Amino acid sequence: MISQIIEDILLDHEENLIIDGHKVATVRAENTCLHALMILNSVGYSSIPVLDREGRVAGQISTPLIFSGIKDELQYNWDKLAERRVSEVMSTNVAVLDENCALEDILHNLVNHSFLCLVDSGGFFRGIITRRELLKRVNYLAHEFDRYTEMYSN
Ligand code: 4BW
Repeated sequence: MISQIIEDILLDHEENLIIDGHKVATVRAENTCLHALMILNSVGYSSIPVLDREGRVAGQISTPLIFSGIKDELQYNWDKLAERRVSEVMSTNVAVLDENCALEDILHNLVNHSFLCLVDSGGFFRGIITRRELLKRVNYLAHEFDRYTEMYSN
């Protein structure tokens, strides 16, 4: 259980904690690995969410996963980049939470995942919460905690 003061400080910010889905770099499960590699290279993130045709979270993809997926026993088969689909090489180890989930779930999951995918009640992708956004707030909390406790005690 998280103390109410801590929860208020972490959540009460002008900036949205969730990065809206429209601003998140994603690829589709049916895209080729070549396409995913080009997206990853152009956005600069090490891993990004994979969505299915309906816009639900299917997994996550990274350059190492793509390279592992096109490797034969001893060498890389570069022709496979244009043949293999993202769905064949992606990882399904991605944290997916309801967009109205509790702060406690967000904190727990960000320990092991650098970003969390948020979905609506229909399971459709709405955006991500990143470790960076949450850590910015933890940093603020560490510096402003005394001021808040004074306010709460008055
Ligand atoms: O292009 C970048 N812009 C900015 N502003 N920060 C970046 C960029 N690339 C990396 N960073 C920084 C961030 O602090 O390096 C951290 C690790 O990036 P990552 O994991 O290994 O690519 C970033 O930390 P973060 O903001 O907490 O993001 C955590 C992870 O969430 C990223 C990436 O996998 C994913 N991510 C973040 N923003 C994204 C995104 N994926 C797709 N689209 C976005 N807009």
